[in-house]
Amino acid sequence: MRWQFLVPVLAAFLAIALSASPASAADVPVNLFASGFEWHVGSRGAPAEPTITVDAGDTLRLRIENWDSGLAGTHTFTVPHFAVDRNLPPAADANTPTVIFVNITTASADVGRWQLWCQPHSSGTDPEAHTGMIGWIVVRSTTPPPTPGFEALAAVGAAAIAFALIAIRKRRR
Ligand SMILES: [Cu+2]
Repeated sequence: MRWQFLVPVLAAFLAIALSASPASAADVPVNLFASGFEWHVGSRGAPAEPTITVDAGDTLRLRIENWDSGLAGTHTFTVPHFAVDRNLPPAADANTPTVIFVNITTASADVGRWQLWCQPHSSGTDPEAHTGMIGWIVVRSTTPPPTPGFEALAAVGAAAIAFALIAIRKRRR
C-alpha cells in the first residue's frame, strides 16, 4: 500500500480515538445496613446518613440488611427519585437480619443527588430534604467536560494533517 493512502486511514483512526465515548456502564455492588435506626454502607459500624456514589449509566446492586428487630424495627427502603419503595421487615433476632436485594439502573437524566430514606423513621415534606433515617445516592455525569464541537474539530484537524502530509510527500518526488 502506498504511503499516501495509509495517511487518511491513520487520520480517521485518530479522529475516532479522540471522539471515543467515556467509560461504559458498570455494576456497582453495595452492602447497605439498617441498624440502630440509621443507614450504614459497608458495615453496621460505618457512619450514619451515608452517600453512595455511582456514574450515570451504572447499575447499583444493593444488598440491604435490617438488623433492627421487634415491631419498631420495621423499616422501608424508599428512594422517591427512582420510584423505589420496599418493605424491610424486622430482623428475626439479634443475629438474623432480614435481607432484600434492590437494583437501580441509572441514566444521564438521573445525574444529581437523591435521598434514600426509611418512611417510619424519617420526616419532611420535600422529597430530597428528609431528616432522620436517611442517606444519599449521588449520580455523577460521565460526559467529558463540554467542549462544543470538539469531535468535529478533531475530525477536521485529522483530515487537514492527512492532506498536508500527502502534499508534502508529493512535493518531495
Ligand atoms: Cu426505619
